[in-house]
Amino acid sequence: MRVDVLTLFPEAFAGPLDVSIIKRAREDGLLDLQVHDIREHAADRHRSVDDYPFGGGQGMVMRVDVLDRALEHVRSLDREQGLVVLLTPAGERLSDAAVRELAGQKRLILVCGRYEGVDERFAEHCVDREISIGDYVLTGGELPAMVLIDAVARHLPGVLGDEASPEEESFAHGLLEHPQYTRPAEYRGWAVPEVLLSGHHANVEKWKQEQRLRRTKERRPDLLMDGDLRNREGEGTS
Ligand code: 9WO
Repeated sequence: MRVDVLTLFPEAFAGPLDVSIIKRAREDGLLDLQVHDIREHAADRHRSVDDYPFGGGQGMVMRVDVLDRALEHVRSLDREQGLVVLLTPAGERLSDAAVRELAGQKRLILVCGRYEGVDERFAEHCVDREISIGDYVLTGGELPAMVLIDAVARHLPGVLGDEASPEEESFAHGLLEHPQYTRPAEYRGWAVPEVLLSGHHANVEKWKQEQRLRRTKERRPDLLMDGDLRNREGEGTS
C-alpha cells in the first residue's frame, strides 16, 4: 500500500514509524510511506499557509488554495488516485471495521491540520473521509495520522509474522481479549490462575472464553450490544 501524508511538520513522522513491525513493512516494500510538507505549496513570499477566519474568532485557519495545490501535487506522484482522509475530531470515529476497509485501499492520502483547523471548502470538495481517533482535541492531526497508519499497516498482507493474525484478535470477534500471563508462575505471592498451569486444554479454552465475556461486560458493555441495536444508537426522535 502507498500512503502519502500532507503535513506542516514532516519531521514529526520520524520515530514511531521507523521501528519494529512498521519499519520492517517499509523495508519489505509492503508499506510505501511518503511524507510531504504543505508549506512547499505556499505561494507568497512569506510562505503563509494560514489566514484569519472569516466572521472572526480565535486563531488561524489553513488556506484551501494551499491545501488543494499540495494535494494535487501529491496526487500526481502516482497513477493510483488514492482515498483522501482528513484527521479531525469532527470525523467518524476510527473503528476496527474502518481500519480494515482502509487497509483494502491501494493508496491513502492523509491530511493533517494545524492551527484552529482547515477551511471547510477543502473538507467539502477535496476530502473523501473525515476520521477522528477519539473525542479529544490535539495540537494537530499528525499523531492521529500515525495511529491510523500503524493500525492499517498491521492488516496489510505479510506485515504480521505467522505468530499473529489480525483476524484472530480482540475486535474481530467483538470481545476483549482474556488476560495473559507468563513466567514466573508466582511473584511476590501473586499467582497465575491455576487452570492455566493445569495442562487441561478444554478447561483452559473454557476459562479464556469466560474471561473474554466477563471483561467485556465489565469494561466495555457497549461492545456486547448486538449490531442492530448498535446501528440504532444515537437515533433521535426529533
Ligand atoms: C478541531 C476541532 C475541534 C472540534 C470539532 C472539530 C474540530 N476540527 C478540528 C480540526 O480540524 N483541527 C485541526 C487539526 C487544527 C487543530 C489541531 N487538529 C486536530 C486534529 N486536533 N485534534 C485532532 C484530532 C484528529 C483526529 N482525532 C482526534 C483529534
